[in-house]
Amino acid sequence: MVRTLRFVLGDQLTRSLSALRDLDPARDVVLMVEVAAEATSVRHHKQKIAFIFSAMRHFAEALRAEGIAVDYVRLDDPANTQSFGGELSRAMARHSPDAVVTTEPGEWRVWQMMQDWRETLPVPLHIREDDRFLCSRAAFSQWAAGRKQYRMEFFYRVMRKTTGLLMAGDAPKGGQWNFDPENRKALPKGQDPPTRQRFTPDAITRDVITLVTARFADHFGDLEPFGWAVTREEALEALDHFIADCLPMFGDFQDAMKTGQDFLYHSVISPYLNAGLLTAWEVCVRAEAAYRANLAPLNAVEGFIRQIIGWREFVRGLYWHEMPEYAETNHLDAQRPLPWFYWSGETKMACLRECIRATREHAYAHHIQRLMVTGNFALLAGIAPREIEEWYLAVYADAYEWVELPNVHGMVMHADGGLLGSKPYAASGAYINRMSDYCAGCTYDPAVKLGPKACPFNYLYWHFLIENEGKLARNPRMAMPYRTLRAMEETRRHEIRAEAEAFLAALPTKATGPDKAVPEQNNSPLVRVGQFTPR
Ligand code: FAD
Ligand code: DLZ
Ligand code: SF4
Repeated sequence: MVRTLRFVLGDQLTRSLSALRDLDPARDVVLMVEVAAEATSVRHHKQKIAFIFSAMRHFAEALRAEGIAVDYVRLDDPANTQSFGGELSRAMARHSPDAVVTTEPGEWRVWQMMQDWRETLPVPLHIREDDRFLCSRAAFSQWAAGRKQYRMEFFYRVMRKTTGLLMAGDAPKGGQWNFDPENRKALPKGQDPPTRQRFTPDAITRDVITLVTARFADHFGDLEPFGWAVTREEALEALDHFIADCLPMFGDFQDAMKTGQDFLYHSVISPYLNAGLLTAWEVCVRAEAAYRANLAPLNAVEGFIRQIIGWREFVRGLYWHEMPEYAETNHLDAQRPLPWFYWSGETKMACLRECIRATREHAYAHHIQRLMVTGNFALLAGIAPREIEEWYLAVYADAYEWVELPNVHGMVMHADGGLLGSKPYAASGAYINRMSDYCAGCTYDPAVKLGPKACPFNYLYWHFLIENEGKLARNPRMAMPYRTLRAMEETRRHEIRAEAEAFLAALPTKATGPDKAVPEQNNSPLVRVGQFTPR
């Protein structure tokens, strides 16, 4: 008889996972299941589904090579019930275990499922802590207790002290906790970031690509070329490549954007961290070692480590501390449906077109594209939080609700009223023009404020401030723009309002049918008519 059934989810592909500890290969079975309910909880980008399924199959093979019994249910198994609950219950019948052990999941939705299983399973269900995160849910809650707002910077300092990363005794290395002011350079003309390493699909990945092509053809995004690492060994190679070739410049150009340069000096490891192929701790240790060996400067290494032990741990802690109420807030009462161009890429705004193209091609966009282009537009246009959250959750290979939701709901949309960030990251076209070369290829002009050539970010920015004056004007960090707004003539305010409202009213929001996915615009190579259908 099987003693323990160990249920491992698709983003838990770590050999040292808590659910796999104390595993007895003689009697235990590991359960892994590919289910349509997860692939369609939102209609995930095709590359994300292929990445998860291939990484799951490779992980199962690696466990089997160790002599561990793995019960692996494939998506196309005719008996597959296509849900976690259904597959767990079928596996109970197959193995009759004494107990089920799992690790806490990354999403509230699945956590709720697990609470139900506790009630319905005939044997005990043990949900173990996910200690791949450096700050436990309980430790975050302890830190958060009594605070009205949570600020990453203070949390980060605690994490630096606790982990000892980049510390000189009790003080931060270099005498500062944060070197961000050095990390805001635009990419100079003629500077080419390194070509990024890609991994050729093996037989397992090719099988998965065939499956995803057949089953999820109507999901957003290109499936091929597929170049993601799908094993731990490959992910470690990708990490080596980042540390050697990109980390030294990571800090300087962290906020830069450039047409056709989809990765710049970013690490592109978030899908691996989030699915478990790499751990946060090993990645930080590698970066710190590069600094100690004089292979990367402090501004780069501090900036990189902050993203992981700061932002990544912070948003995860905040998510679990605040859910489920967190997802329900809508502080700015934003209600507009998502414009259709988020799916098609069809817009005259070059910056948005470029970021959506990269997203479609790679299931990846770097942070500043997500925050200051697609995010900034959603904020200024007043897109309903749920609609834009669903988009972010669907389109990125690294997206899971624990990390997507705080970033979109809190950081981008300010829907939490400032729990995560002290002010909305609203910006006009000038910011995008300063940090990118996008405007050079745009129909609009970032220097023009009103009229047909005006950059829409310009009048949308002021329109956003006008619309939300009651909620934002008293925020000390918004004092400067509101001073400018107050000095503005009433006629100018009227013009801004009229132009912004006409622009917003004209945004196409829905496809009208499979052959007319984007009315009047479906001759663009960006539009793959009938290939995807937003929910
Ligand atoms: P790098 O720039 O190289 O950074 C290194 C690592 O730091 C990342 O791999 C990631 O693990 C971590 N990190 C950096 N910024 C953040 C952050 N704000 N929150 C959490 N971790 C961070 N990240 C996700 O992993 N999944 C998401 O679904 C996701 N959605 C986002 C949505 C929006 C609107 C925004 C503004 C950010 C989002 N992020 C998300 C954070 C960040 O954009 C990505 O982690 C990063 O772009 C991944 O690329 P990279 O690995 O090259 O990161
Ligand atoms: C994202 C994803 C997808 C697309 N498919 C599966 C799957 O078939 N089986 C599985 O175990 N996990 C999958 N995942 C990851 C889960 O959605 C993830 O484990 C939960 O959202 C909890 O974080
Ligand atoms: Fe984007 Fe405005 Fe620049 Fe065009 S002009 S690329 S819309 S910021």
